[in-house]
Amino acid sequence: MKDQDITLVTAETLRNEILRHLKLSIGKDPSHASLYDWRMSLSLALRDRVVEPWFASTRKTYEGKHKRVYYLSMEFLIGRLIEDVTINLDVEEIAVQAMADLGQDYYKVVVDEPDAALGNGGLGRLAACFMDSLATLAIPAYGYGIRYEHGLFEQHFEGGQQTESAEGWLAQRHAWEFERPEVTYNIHFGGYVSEENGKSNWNPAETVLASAYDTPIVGWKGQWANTLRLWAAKPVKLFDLESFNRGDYIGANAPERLARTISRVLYPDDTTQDGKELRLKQEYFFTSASIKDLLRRFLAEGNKIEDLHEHVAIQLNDTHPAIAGPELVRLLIDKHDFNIDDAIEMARKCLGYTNHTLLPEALERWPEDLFARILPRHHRIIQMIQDRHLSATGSDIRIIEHGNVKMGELAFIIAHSVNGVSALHSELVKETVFADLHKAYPSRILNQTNGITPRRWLYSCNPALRNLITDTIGSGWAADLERLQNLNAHLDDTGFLQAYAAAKTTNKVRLAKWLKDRNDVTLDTSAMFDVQIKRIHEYKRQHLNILETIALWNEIRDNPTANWTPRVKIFGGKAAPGYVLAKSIIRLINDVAATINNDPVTKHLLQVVYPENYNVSMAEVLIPASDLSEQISTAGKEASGTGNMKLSLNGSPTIGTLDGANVEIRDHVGHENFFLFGLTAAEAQEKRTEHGYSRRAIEASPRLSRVLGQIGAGVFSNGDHHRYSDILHNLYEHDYFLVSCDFDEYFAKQREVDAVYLDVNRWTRMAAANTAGMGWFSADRTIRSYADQIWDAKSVT
Ligand code: Z15
Repeated sequence: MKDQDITLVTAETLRNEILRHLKLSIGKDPSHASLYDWRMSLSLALRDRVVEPWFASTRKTYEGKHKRVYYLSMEFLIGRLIEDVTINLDVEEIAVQAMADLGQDYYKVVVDEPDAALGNGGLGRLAACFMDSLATLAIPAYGYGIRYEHGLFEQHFEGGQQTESAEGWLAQRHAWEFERPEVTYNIHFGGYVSEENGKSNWNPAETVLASAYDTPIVGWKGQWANTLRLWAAKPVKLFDLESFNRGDYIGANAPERLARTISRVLYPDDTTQDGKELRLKQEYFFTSASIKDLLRRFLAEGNKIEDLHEHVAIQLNDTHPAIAGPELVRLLIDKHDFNIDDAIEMARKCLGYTNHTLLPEALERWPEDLFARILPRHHRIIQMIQDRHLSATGSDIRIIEHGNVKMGELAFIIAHSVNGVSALHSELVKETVFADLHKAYPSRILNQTNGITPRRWLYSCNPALRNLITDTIGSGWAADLERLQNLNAHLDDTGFLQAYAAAKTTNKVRLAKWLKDRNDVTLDTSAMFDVQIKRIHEYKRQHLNILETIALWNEIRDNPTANWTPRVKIFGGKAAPGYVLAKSIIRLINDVAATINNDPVTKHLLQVVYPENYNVSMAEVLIPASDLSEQISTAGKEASGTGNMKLSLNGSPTIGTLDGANVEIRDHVGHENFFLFGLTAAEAQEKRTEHGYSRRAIEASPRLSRVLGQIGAGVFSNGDHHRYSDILHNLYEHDYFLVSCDFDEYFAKQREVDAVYLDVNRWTRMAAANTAGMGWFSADRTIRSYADQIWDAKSVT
């Protein structure tokens, strides 16, 4: 690929473009412009520079009749875009200069942008990383999702307890999107199915409009741009004038209210599904609009419907868009005269399904009566898909069972490919949730280990390390991350290690300043920054981490003059608003922080910080500053993890279990550069069959017994003995996640970490070896693999 002229821009031209937008798009004079005005103007000027490559990409795809990938996802957790676009267009210095010439601080403008938080966690962020890599690899692709008015809630702590408030990113104009009022589809719900001359007719009861908003996603060096198309729900009829004329002013607004509810808010549950009608409507809403849209594009290009699979690959990001199968079958039958068997076969050739979890509470099931009421025609089509599956395979696995429609089984059966997201997870998919379907379709399950975009998660968020890497191995690694292996030749070079450590210190100082400004906390930047950032969930075991923190505190107090390694324990993450035990864990962390941070005996050696409202942009500050990455989930429960990859790539060795992608990270960075502890997935499963295992483990561990005793005695809750009885009860009586069983080994491994950290050279070498070994985890590698093995899609050169 050769660089296009379009990215050639000077500070002067960019400055003039910003000024032009300030005047003509925002309607402001420079002397009266606010920070917001400057941010809008800069964003619009940058967006202009994406439009040419975007058009050129569309044109090439059309002219070359290239296959397109459609990535259907309920969530796209993209975060901020100014820095992302600037870096991808390679104009950061120019942008800094242009803003400076206008008397503005570019970085102040960058952090004024609200995060586009249209996702909960890993699944949504993965979709965003994939969009980045698809554009970088010049694979024609569309992301399809929902334009939620409110993204993930904002988290606050009140007295250490999580409270939530609505997020409002669209209260301000979203500079990056193009509204497409002409691109709309009618989406139907409810009603009944009638039969006429052997044809089924869906007579829906309700209709809403899906209206498109496009955001261009530009790849590395501006060589290609794809589209993220998000659907907003609007009323078919804006206003009920009849009601209004009757004097019913509230009734007049009813159509509007009903429709807009659908794209109003992102469901805040990570890996639990609550079976609510609105959620099912959201899923069908965006899936149906997307399928109709891709069919329209396909037919508009003069293609024959029989060739659909040659031009279209649809990937289902979890089961949330699994209704795409029956919807495509329905449209092929009703609008294109397919018979049911051909329609199913065609749908299968187009569809792939990615599984992201084995947790039973996350597997989507809809009560059949609810499902049949909202989607009566799809209900019947699913029965037909099921009948054909049963008779073709002799399997007895049903999609509809015990009054539930099981979306995992539907997705599995209607797709030609099913993939897990790490090697271990994909094996467990074969052995557990889909064991029987795997027997019926033995070549269907593949593995595609997750990846992360190195542009956002190293190049952009960690300039100190970025510059050192480029100085050491040359440029070009950001789009060819395996080149980081060339750092291995420098791991015994003292000058390199010193520079590596200096880059880490720069990032720790940056974080310390950020926390000082934000929360007025002071950090000792020579202490080890020990980081656990992710959604709060029992399986991720933040409670294991805080229990170990208390045990360490005890031991420092017992022996304050020993050679302790100073640590700052940093937590970040939100709990689903309805997840009571996760909220209890948050409160415990905050209570422990309040106690420990005020202990004059230990405060210079141990500190706990938990900044509220963890999100993508907070991750961009925390990750480069981390020394130690906590990846301590119960083995067999974390499908992959991607934060584990970001931290290791940024020179933060892992303390972790053999779970998800940890297994592969350890193999890539070297076993000697990874702090392994804990039961394996098989041992964990075995342990659960031993009666009374948790109480026995607690009784066998004086250290853990002491900690749990302190919590029960109210040491961290002003003498309140009951504040944490839910956590304690859970640990003593069930402990499904095996905190008690892994505790002692975790504590011991942490002391090993302490010892290595005191040896600065050894630690830095380990950190640098992590960076050097992580190239394989680029999402570019992941996307190439999906393109080859699942989509049969090619890069356009
Ligand atoms: C989610 O973020 C993940 C799985 C889910 O089933 C849902 Cl609903 C949300 C996460 C996994 O927990 C994590 O291990 C994985 O890395 C991520 O998806 C991306 O695959």
